Amino acid sequence: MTFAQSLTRLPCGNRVLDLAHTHVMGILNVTPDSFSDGGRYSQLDAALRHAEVMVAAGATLIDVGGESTRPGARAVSPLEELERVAPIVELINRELDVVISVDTSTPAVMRETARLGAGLINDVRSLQRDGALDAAAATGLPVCLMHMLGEPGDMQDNPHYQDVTREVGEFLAERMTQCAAAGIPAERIILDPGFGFAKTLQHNLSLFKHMEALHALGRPLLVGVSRKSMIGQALNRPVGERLHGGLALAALASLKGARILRVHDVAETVDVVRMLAAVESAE
Ligand code: PT1
Repeated sequence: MTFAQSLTRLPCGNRVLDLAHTHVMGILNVTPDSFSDGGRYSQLDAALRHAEVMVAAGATLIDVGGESTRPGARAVSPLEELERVAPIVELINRELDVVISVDTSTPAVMRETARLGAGLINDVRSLQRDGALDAAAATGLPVCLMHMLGEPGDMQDNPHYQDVTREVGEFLAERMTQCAAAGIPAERIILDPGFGFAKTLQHNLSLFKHMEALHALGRPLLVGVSRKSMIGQALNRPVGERLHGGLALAALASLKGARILRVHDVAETVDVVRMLAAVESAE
């Protein structure tokens, strides 16, 4: 291993990510669909097959989420969330070679999924729930801290900033300080600007444009914009027609130094990342 690699390798439980290059994180939602209740086994089986397809397409992380955090989404109970997420984490860990990220704010879900093979805690609430800092610290896993104000249910009610990029940076710096105090060192932290969380279209675009400023915090950046309303609003597209806008943002985020891209469309995004790498490695 070279010196540069030793600076960018991030241990994620039983696997390691080399953050010298951009990784694609595939989104796996395990929120129940009340219209197609095919029973527990077939849901689990369908989730595993979806994860398998994303890994075959080049995803090096799978983000498993049991709580919707879209604008206006309602909260779920910790037990309900654990019952959705734990079986799929266990199954993916057994069947696939991939880092399992768990999209959760719930301390019990952090502790239990870490035991079952999760490699990364992805918390849109930046470990602000009671007990979350201690739970995340106890797992020893890396943590993705994301910027959001309020809760998904009310975050889009008139968000306001003087300077969105500066305020997002200040928020993330403060959460890193809280993490350090709880025993989560900076080396274990990934940062996320939180596109679509408590931000207007103009906030999202400005934050995206000035994303490089967040490199001053010294940690790898994760970006999640796949199919989000910022694309819909900028291009006037419904959710099913946001792929090309999302790929443009994926390329731009990667050029701006983002190290993990959280996406639905893994194969397409992997092509974007590989194409950029091919040009980057030319003479
Ligand atoms: C994200 C993210 C996430 N996004 C991380 N985790 C979601 N680390 C869930 C819309 O405006 O960006 N980073 N987990 C999904 N959340 C949203 C938010 C989905 C906004 C859609 C919108 O359409």
